[in-house]
Amino acid sequence: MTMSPTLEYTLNPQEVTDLRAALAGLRASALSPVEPEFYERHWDGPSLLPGNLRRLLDDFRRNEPSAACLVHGFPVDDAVAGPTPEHWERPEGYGSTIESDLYMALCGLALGEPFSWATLQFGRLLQDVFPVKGDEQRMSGHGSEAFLLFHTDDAFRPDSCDYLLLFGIRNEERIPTYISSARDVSLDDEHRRLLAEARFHIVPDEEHIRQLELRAPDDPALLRALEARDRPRPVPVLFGSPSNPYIRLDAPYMSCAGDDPAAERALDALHAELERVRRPVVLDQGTLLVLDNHIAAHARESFTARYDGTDRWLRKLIVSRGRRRWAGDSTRPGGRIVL
Ligand SMILES: O=C(O)CCC(=O)C(=O)O
Repeated sequence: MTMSPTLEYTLNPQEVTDLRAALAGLRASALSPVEPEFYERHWDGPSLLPGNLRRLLDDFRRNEPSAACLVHGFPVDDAVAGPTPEHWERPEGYGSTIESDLYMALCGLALGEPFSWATLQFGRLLQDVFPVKGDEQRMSGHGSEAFLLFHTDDAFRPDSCDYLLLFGIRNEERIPTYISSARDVSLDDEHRRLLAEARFHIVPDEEHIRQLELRAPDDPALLRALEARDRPRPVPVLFGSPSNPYIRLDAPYMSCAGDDPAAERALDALHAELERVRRPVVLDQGTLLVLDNHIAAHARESFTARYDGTDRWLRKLIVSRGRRRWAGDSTRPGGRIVL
């Protein structure tokens, strides 16, 4: 069976020069893409992106030719980025990543509507992925020693993102992300049928609960996440066309809805296939990875963090194809910070 391709593009030097010039005004503005208001004001910002890049993202969204899309060659000034922070709270602010945040925000707008969860990193639209001391064994973007198992982002939510953007600020040791496409897995008909039935529970990953439990225990977003943990509804893992399915899973946070050995075997077969078809992608400095969150499952290699300012550091943005998916469900009417 041939594996589906990954769309790939490298910006040429002229495109980089033009892009930097086109973004000068946005860079100087007081409105940061970390804030939801940025996307209301600059919804037409994708017109500033190079035409080739816009077409690539359009193709990726409209035609679904692959599970992932890689764009190389965005400029990152290591000195401006500064040391990898110790914690996502970042009391020093986000000025050091404004340039890459702008690239991500415009690419995100080209794909749909960027949003965030009220439960994570204070609902900031652009978030950090780097190792945090004490979190080494956690199944989250802040773990390191533990291999981060295959998942689609926020699979416990029916309104999970359509696209996940990850941007390499720093990755000196070239620690890979792994991508497995639902279109590449080979399963027998019985396993496919079982996986397409609502026989599985997926609960929130612990970050959705831990961050607010520590900082805002009365937040309504926390209560909602606790309900999703304590009263999960059974969901299918595969959906859409049986021959070309979409996927929803979170290996460390899922189980069968009851005692269901047949469904368990089907899930084991799927996990084995995800391992078999996985492909490593290294998010080098200046590389953007866009994942179709309903076609790609992703994982991350384990590594040893140094906590000396040189650790791997990614920025992350999630995008919905349209705001109707979460309209009325946000912290403010029409807002982008979803409860
Ligand atoms: O660090 C990575 O490569 C992946 C991070 C990840 O899985 C996530 O943020 O959901």
